[in-house]
Parts: sequence; structure tokens; C-alpha cells
Amino acid sequence: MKVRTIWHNVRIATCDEAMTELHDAALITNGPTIEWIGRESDMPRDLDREAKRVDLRNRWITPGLVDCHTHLVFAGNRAQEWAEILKGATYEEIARRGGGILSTVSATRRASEAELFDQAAPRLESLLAEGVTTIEVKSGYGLTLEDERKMLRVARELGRRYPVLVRTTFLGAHAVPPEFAGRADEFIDAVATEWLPALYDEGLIDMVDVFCDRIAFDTTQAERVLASAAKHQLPIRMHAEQLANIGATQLATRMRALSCDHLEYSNEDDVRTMVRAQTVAVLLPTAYLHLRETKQPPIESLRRHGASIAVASDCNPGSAPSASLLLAGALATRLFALTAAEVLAGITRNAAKACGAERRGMLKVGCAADFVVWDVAAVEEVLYWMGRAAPAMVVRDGVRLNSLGPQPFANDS
Ligand code: DI6
Ligand code: FE
Repeated sequence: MKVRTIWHNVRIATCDEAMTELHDAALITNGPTIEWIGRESDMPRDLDREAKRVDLRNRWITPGLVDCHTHLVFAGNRAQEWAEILKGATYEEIARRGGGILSTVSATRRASEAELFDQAAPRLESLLAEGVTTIEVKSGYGLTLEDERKMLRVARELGRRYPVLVRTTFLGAHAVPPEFAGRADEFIDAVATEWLPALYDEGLIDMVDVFCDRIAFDTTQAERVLASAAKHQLPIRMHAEQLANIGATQLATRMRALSCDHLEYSNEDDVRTMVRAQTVAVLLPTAYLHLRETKQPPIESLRRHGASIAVASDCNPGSAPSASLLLAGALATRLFALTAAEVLAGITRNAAKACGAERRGMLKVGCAADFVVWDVAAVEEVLYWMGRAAPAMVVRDGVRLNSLGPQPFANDS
């Protein structure tokens, strides 16, 4: 039997399209679904007496947070390369001499599935402790069929062992691996015609992404991978316009991508096509900061055209060594001058849209009963702190999580 719970005496940031805020409100969950939401005084009177009641003491709730762009699964880290960068080397220089992504590829290939799981788990735990209940996880550090499979299996296993919805993305086209050096087109062939169909058949892929940029794959190569994704009816994402504008956004939107991500070098025309294609613009301020980028994504233009903006952690060892979505959100307000409301929508509703997580990122009847209770006087406070906000309570699928570790205990109240 489904458990019905009345969560009352609460203020709610629904994060719906109108960013509705409710005071003196209540939320009723029935099993894993939101059954009713509104002013407490309007609550239906004929509710069963068995329903559990939880007094949230006038605290704020938001939807469970959605981290829609992460490379959470990888082995080792690149602290030493970073130390070189601090002394003057650049990310691109390091990448060109076979470091960068490829050093993480070697470490990830050497790691067993269990080792990869153990290294990714603490990063996931940091995100869960912030109230993340949905996360996207990309492959892209294996770059052989077996190693890409290993990464995606770890991502799926994290979703089974932790109280989080995991959406997996195949990013086989992340970098050209050493065994294909100088043969990028052949590598793309393998990714598009062999690996993608095989991993799709194994149920390991929810979406497909390509790193389309000056130091990665060109639009012709990207299109081959994305066409294969489309053939399998898999949604498309795109690492677009991060280091230069090579037309990635134009290609992605033509193919109805769910999102284009990074976007520092995208222009007004790109923004227009994203809006027309209903493609979410995913901003990754932690990578912008870590790479000391100075070219900002076209924020004013995104705002003027009414684009859907999401913000994500980009958690990865090269450009965003951080496992904090709240830090990314806090940085988006400072570095990109987004408003607190824009970021809040960006880590909930728009993020869910970017990673195809239906019924997530919003508190509405019929949506998943995933929400975060915050001990704050104003909801903006969640983004005001930089490295300090923590939820008072996280509810996933209608169940209060007492532990954000691998084995959640049963609801206690
Ligand atoms: N863009 C990024 O910022 C990350 N991947 C990508 O396509 C960086 C990945 C790394 O450096 O390991
Ligand atoms: Fe990324």
C-alpha cells in the first residue's frame, strides 16, 4: 500500500514555469508522487486519517536539485597538471601534448569497475548532501567499447545503490584515444556505428553527447555520432562553443538537442536557434572559473530571447574539480550575474528538461515527490552562501532520507 504523507506548515518554491511561491502551504505525497499542493487552508478535508503528518515548521522547500551535466565517474585526478597550469601552462597546451582528458583516460582504463565505483561514490555523496536527487552522468574517459561500458555500468550501479535518479549519457566522442591518433574519422565511425548501438542495446545509454570544439571533434564528425543517436531515438546533448565557436550549437539545434552546454563562445544567432528548438542552455560556471575563462556566455541575449537556462556542476577532473551544484549555482550569480530565481530554475526545472528527467525539477501534482527542506528565512539564501548551505531534510520518492549514504533507512516520522 502506498504511504500518504501530509507535509504541512511550509513555504514552497514550486519552480514551475511561473516560479510560484506558496506560503502557509502544504504538500501531500502519495507513495512516490505529489498528490496535492497548495495553501494549507485549502487542503482537502476528506483525507484519510491514516495519513502521516510532518510539520515542517514554516521552512522552505524546493524541488530536489538536478545536476544535469557531470562527468562524475573517473579515476584519479589531475592535481599535478593543475599545479603546472598555476605556473603558466594552459589547458589546451596540456591537452595537445597528450595530457588532459587523455591522462584521465589512462587512469580510468586501469581502474576496475569496483575501483571506479568507489572513487565516484564520495563525489556523489557530496552532491546528495546538498539535496541533489537527479543527476546526469557521462561516459567519455574509457574510449574503448569495454571501458565506456565500464563507466556506464558504474553510473547505473550508483543509481541502484544511492537514493538518486541517474540519467546516463554516452560521450564516446570526448577525445581521440591514442590508438586512433591521427585517425579521428575512423574513431568516430567506431563510436557511431559500433559502440553506440552496442551500449544502447545493453540499456546503458539514456542520451548522447559530443564534445564539438576546436580541440575535439568538428561538426561533420559530431553529426555522424548524433545521427546514430537519432536513429536509436536517443536524446542529444552537445558540449558546444566552450573554447571557440565552430557551429556546434547550430548543428545541435537542427537535430533538436535537449541542451547545448558551456556556450562561452556562442552568439546571438545561436541563442535564437536554441530558443526556437527549445534547447536548454546549460551554463557551467565552475569550469569557466577553473579555466580562468574571461569570455562570458551571452547572458543578456539568453535572457532577452527567453531561453531556458540551466546550471550544472560539470564535476570532472580537468575543468571543474568540484562536486558541488550549490557552488556552481552560487558562482552563476556572481560570475554570470544570473538572479537567484534564474539559478534556482536552472538547478531544478530547466536542469530536468536538459537531461530529459520527466516529472522532476518542479513541485506540481503528478510530479515525483522529490524535494529539499531548507532551514532558511528566504529561499535566495540557498544561493547566497558559497560552500555552506545544507538541507535540513531531503525527501526522495515521498520518503524522508535519514542517510544520504548507500543504504537509506526507512522513514522515521
Ligand atoms: N569539456 C570540459 O570542460 C570537460 N569535457 C569537456 O568536453 C573537461 C574534461 C576533462 O578535462 O577531463
Ligand atoms: Fe562537460
